[in-house]
Amino acid sequence: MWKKYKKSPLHIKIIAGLVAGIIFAVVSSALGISQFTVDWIDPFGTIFIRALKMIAVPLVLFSIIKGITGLHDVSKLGRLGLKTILIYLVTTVTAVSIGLALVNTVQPGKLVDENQRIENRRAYENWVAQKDGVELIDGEQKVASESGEAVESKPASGPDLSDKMEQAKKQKEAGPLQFLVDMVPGNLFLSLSNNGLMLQVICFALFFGVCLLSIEKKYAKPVIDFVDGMNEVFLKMVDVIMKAAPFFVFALLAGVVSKMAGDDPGKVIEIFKGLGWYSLTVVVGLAAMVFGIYPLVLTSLKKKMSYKKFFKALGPAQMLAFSTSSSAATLPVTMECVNENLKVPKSISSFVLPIGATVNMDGTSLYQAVAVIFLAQFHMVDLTLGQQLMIILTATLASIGSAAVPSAGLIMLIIVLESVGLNPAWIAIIFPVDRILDMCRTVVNVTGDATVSTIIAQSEGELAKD
Ligand code: DAS
Repeated sequence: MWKKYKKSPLHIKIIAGLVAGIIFAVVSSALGISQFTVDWIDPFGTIFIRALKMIAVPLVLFSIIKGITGLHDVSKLGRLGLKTILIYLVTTVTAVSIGLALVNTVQPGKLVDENQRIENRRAYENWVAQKDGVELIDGEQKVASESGEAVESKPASGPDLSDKMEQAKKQKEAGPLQFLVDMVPGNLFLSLSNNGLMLQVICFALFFGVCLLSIEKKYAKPVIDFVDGMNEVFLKMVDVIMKAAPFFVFALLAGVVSKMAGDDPGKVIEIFKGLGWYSLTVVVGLAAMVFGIYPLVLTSLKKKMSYKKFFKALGPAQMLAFSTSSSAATLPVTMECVNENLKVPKSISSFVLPIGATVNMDGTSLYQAVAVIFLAQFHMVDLTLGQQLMIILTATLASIGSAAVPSAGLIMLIIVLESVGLNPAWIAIIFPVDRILDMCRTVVNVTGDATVSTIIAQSEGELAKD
């Protein structure tokens, strides 16, 4: 058994770690020692995510600079950049549209208890009235508050998500070009120290690389050699960390499931029972992307690539995305899988992937479309076609604005809900299953990035034969 395990490919070992982590959590929960798992096992999962994030930012910096110096003419950079953004937008809008089509077909929000929905509808009407400064008491309209301030109503019970509301509020209050301002690092060392500022590192690296290509060869060469060396060192660090990935993934999943279940394994089933149809709709949509659209595109691009080879090529990155719920933490492994298994040259993957990890989140945008319509259905609110088209726009923009870290998509969901006049506090309703769905949508985010980098390599005639 052990010999067989040792010989198996990395993604199989990671899956074994993942399954073992879930089993360990269920058993420790049944034995009433879930706190032991949270205190003594879960921290190793956190160490793993931190170690990968520690590498992700400098690896992005050096690989982008190396990628640019690998280009023979800088004008290619503009063409690649334009292609990258356009194709990312196409895949994101496709994902949102699949999400909308699915949720309007399955109608998961209408498959819950009718009395619950009627009660929810009344709560929604109250919230709308409060927003307009009046309060519905037994159907009577009364002034809700002297100041007429719209009062945010949130479900009486449920987790305190005020920090997420605050983050979304800041994001919303920023001006229309704030995203452009945010791309320019005011302090490079601050940008390097914060995964959420990956876009600033990318902009700096692009600017540095272009300038490096423009200076005299005698000054550029030592810098290029240094960058090449640093890139190799950080890739070696990824290899070393990944050797222990199965154990770290075991710790991650054991921690996630233990925190959900506590000392009652049945709680996980309870959580999903209430949100079963919703979770199923999200997972079916995400599966359509990962098992349908992306492999179809890739197998048509790389004639010899079978479905099996597709998942073998991206398996380690997908399993890591599932375990860490973070595209940023997974990025170093995504880059290795795309370079070594999909044969995409580093001159392309080195900046298509970091840009993708930051702005291309197909899974997140699909999830937001499903979540908003589900919550509207759950509150007996019918959205017009115009509002649904608004969801396509704001879900696409929200996924661009989402940071590549766990639960980022939930924060952006607040903005999408508000864009169609719905109560942002409703995120508390779907919060209990968000962590598990986040794992699934991060797999789609990472797979989408890898697929797009392959499409671009193919369009540049640089996709090596298998
Ligand atoms: N977990 C995010 C990511 O890293 C996606 C999300 O929160 O939706 O891709």
